[in-house]
Amino acid sequence: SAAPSADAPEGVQTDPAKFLAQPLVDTIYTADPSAHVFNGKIYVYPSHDIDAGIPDDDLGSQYAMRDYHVLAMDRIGGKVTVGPVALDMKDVPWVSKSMWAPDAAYKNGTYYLYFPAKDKDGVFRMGVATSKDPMGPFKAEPAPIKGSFSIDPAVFTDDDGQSYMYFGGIWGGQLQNWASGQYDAAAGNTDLKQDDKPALSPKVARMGSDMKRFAEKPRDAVILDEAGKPVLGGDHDKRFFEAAWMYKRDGKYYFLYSTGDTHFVNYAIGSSPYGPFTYKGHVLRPVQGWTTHMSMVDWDGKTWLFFHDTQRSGKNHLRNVKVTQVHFNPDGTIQTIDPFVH
Ligand code: FUB
Repeated sequence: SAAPSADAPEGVQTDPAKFLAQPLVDTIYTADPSAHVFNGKIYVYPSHDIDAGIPDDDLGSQYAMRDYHVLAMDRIGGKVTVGPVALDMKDVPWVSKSMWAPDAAYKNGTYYLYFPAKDKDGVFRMGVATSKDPMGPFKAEPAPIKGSFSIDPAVFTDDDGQSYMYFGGIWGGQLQNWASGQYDAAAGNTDLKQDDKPALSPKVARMGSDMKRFAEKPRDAVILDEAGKPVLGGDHDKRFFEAAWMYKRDGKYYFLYSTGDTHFVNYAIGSSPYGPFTYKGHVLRPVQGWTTHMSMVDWDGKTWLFFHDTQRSGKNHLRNVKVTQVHFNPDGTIQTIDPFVH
């Protein structure tokens, strides 16, 4: 395991005391933490970062991950167990590369691992794998979820037992390539370059009762600005980039997401799992490292934000997950978290 940022480039913060929270594990690099409480324990489903020697680019080619490990803990602040390989790319016949941000769900005695990866044509799809154990190993379905595309699945189960998948990511996540409903390579590698038009929306689809398919064509989960208008493509501080997450509190649906190139975690609130969601503000200010990605979960009467930064390595593609408490205002808005101590 690396000492904190032993190999950090110049100008990167290395003093642990300057970070609000500390890495949860130091034996592997982890990112994109999706936290869940199953059977009274906390399980985190992260990406497993590796150094594949690929230089940084706008497509995120440096994020060349190949497998997943699950983290488990009995309590926040307690010992964190790093599970064995939960799913390996070599055991998923349709995958060529890029095992990106996963999520998990539970239904009727089965745990479901959802993961985005590039298929043999280099197009991102969403896979699903199952296990009787939340730590895995998971067995993947032989084909991706029909009608799935882009990245960063987050599966939320509502109080009535109905589950929904939120997903999508622009730039390397390819959401712009699906604007017409069909994959269009000509849409380019970033966004639609239509700054005065509504931004690309994240997607939401109701899951079938078997949790392995979409029960409907994915819909737009529209994010509105404070004036009730769709957030515009040019509004990089507010528009959706990637890292969808859904959290429900007091009957309100909190949609969390990353703004990518402006590095915020934002939230928007709606009254239905389908949205629309009205922008409310930042949950997390920019962390160290290019990407930011989170999940929010209740545990022991408190709410927690799992997130990542690059404290241990100082490198964008070698991240470490962390957790910190979230505080709400009486009106249900979230107090913005600064990842650095001042
Ligand atoms: O980990 C690879 C990608 O980086 C994720 O899918 C994005 O959310 C970003 O964190």
